[in-house]
Amino acid sequence: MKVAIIMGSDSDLPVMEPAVKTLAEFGVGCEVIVASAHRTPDKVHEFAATAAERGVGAIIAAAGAAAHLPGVVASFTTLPVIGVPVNSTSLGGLDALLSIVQMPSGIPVATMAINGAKNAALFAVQILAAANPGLREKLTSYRGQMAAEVERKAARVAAEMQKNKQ
Ligand code: RP5
Repeated sequence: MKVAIIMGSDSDLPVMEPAVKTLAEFGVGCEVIVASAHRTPDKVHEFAATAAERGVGAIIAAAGAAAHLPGVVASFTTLPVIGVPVNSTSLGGLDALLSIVQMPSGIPVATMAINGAKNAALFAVQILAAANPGLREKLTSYRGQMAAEVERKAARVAAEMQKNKQ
């Protein structure tokens, strides 16, 4: 199973690159496309309606401004859709966040933080991992590394505080 990343414009790519990188780190295949709910609605329809047939297990949909893309994608597929609000206007991404998070009952979109591309990829991996023990192990190891890193930082701060006392 792979993950599909759809974004409303090529201008969203810099924000979404961490998602592509994170999926690669977990060895999860991904397809990346640009299609807009407003400018190329037919392409969005085609992409979403055929995603399951292409072996996609989860879709990450990123958009800024009046960000209807994740919700529209979700309306054309029963695959889980993860929305990433992109900060691309003078409203700082709040416009996109509110557009994506307030889905009507019946068509859910799992909404990430503004520009939360990395968590979107991790969440997609978690969805695929439900039926993939190998991916579950990778997630456990990833969390272990994160915890070890926090402990390294805590030790560094503690040593710094100790030095300041002397
Ligand atoms: C949204 O409008 C896109 O997702 C992008 O975040 C924003 C601006 O798009 P461009 O004008 O840069 O193409 O649809």
